Amino acid sequence: MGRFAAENEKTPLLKSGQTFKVNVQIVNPSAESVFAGGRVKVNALKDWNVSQDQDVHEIAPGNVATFSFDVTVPPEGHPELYPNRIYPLTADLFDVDGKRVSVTHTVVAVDIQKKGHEVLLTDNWVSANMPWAEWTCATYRHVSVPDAANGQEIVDALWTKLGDGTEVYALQSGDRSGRRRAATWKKMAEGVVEFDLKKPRHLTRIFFWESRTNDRTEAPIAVKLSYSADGETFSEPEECAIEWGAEVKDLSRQAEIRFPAKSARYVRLAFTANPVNKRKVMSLDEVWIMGLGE
Ligand SMILES: [Ca+2]
Repeated sequence: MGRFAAENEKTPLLKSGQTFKVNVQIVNPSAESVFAGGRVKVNALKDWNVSQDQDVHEIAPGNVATFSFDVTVPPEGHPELYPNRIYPLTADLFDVDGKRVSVTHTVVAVDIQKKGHEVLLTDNWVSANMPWAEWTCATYRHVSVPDAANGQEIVDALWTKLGDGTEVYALQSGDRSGRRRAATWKKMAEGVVEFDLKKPRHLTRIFFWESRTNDRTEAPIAVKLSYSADGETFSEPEECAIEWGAEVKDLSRQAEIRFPAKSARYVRLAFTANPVNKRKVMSLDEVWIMGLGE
C-alpha cells in the first residue's frame, strides 16, 4: 500500500498532542569487552518533541541498559499529520569520542480523524494515494445527448470495472501519461455530466484537470453548477468561469472553484466549450469534488 499503513497491532497508534515513552535498550553483545559508554539520542520528525540525549555509562559484557525518553506528537491540525501514515523514530548511540556506533528505528502511527477535514470525495485515481480522501463509490453519467446526425459525439473511455461492478470512466481515472483518460465532447457547445456521491455531502471545492494536450483551447472555459439531494430536483444553475492555472504540469493545468457552503448528493456540471477551438473539441481529464470528511 505504498506510504500507507493499515492499523497494525505492532505499530503503536498515538493521538495528536500525546506524550509517550520510548524505551531504548542498549545491549553489549560482547563476551569480553566492556562498552565504555557514550550518549544515546532519540530522533523524530520536525515538530515532534523529544526529551534530551542521555549519558550512557559502562556496560559490562552481555549486559543491557535501558533508557527512557519522552516523545510528544505534534498538536491536532498540524499540517504534517495525515491519516493512515507511519512516522519514524530513530535512536543513535555514540561512543565516548562522539562517533555514532549504532542505530535502530521503529515506526508509530497517529490516529487522525478525517471528520470535518476537507477530503476528496469522487474516488479518482489519485484517491488511493491521497491521505485526505474518502471512498464514497461516487460515479457520474453524461446528461448531454449527442446529435450524431450533426457530427456530435461524446468520447469517454471505460477505464476499469471495480469488484462491485462499478464502472470507472475517464473523469475519475487516468495515469501520468494517459491522454486517453479524458472525456471529449465533439462539436458540442456544452457538455453536461452529473456526479452522484451516493449520499448528501457537505461540499467545499471542485478541481478540474484539463486534458493532457498541447491545445489549451480544448479546455472548457466555464461551468454551470447545480445541485440536488434526490437526483430529480436541481438548484438553479450557477455559472462560474473556469480560470485555469498558469502552471502546466504533465501537459495539463488545474482550475479550482470554491463551493458556497452546500450539501448535495448530486452535482451537475454543464461545461462550456471554448468557441475558439478550431476542431470544435472540448476535453477534460479529471474532476475532483471535495467536501468535509465524515
Ligand atoms: Ca482522467
